[in-house]
Amino acid sequence: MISLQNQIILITGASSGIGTACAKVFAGAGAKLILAARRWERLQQLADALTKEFGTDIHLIQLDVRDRNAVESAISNLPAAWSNIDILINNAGLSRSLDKLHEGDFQDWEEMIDTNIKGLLYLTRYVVPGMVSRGRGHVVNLGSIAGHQAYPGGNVYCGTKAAVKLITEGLKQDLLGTSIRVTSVDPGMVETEFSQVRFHGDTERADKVYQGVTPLTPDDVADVVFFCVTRSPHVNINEVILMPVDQASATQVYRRS
Ligand code: NDP
Ligand code: 8X3
Repeated sequence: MISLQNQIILITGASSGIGTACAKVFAGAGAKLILAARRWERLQQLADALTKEFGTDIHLIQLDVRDRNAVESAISNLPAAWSNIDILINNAGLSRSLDKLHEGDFQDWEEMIDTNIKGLLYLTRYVVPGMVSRGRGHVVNLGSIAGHQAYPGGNVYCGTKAAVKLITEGLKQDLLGTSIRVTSVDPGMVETEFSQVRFHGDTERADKVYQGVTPLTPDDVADVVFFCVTRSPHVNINEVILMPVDQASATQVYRRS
């Protein structure tokens, strides 16, 4: 197992759910964190809590990953002490609605495609060259069971996560011959703000997604990400699928009530 002490880890979507849980687990392991998201206050609160609990060194970036110029500027203007990123966690992402494809909302589609695919590509494009020139690095992409199996109404979201799966595989191939590692962590149902975002703030509908089920927690996913990034340097965990015991596939969920 390798140490994360003083490693610089950039996490997108650190203001909630899996991104926040990753920040906590890495802070506990002594890493230095670059935390990015749009909600600045959330980032500040998280940074305050982590600094207080672990004394973590943290650099915050208010960033919309859909904005290519903003991503370029954020990465190229990092202070010198923060510019040698060791690990990139491409976590920022979202789903919007469960509309049938032929009735879908164009804005929802664009938001998912621009965030889940293009945002991940922008971060990768601006961060990985530095890793290659330094001869070290690890990219972890948050995929999903939705990238392996479609489900009714999942259409475009599933398509974005299928893209993440193949982009991850492609990046692994393109980096063959370097020391850079590439991993996709693909969870099933995790209770976060994901469903609230999917249903545009309809909390009642969001809560129903997790009724009668024991879903994964963000910490469960962060544990797996931590495992992947702490293997010996010659080991690459290509892909991990994890889901709750109560879930057997994208469409098969056992509900106890
Ligand atoms: P949350 O909604 O709790 O968190 C999503 C994070 O993404 C937030 O921090 C949000 O920050 C950030 N984000 C969204 N859009 C943007 C943007 N344009 N620019 C920057 N940051 C953005 O959901 P999860 O923690 O569940 O989701 C994290 C990842 O895990 C996503 O990629 C999701 O697809 C994936 N996933 C989730 C599963 C689940 O069941 N929850 C299962 C499988 C995969 P802010 O709004 O502040 O910008
Ligand atoms: C999130 C899991 O099944 O809601 O990616 O698409 S699912």
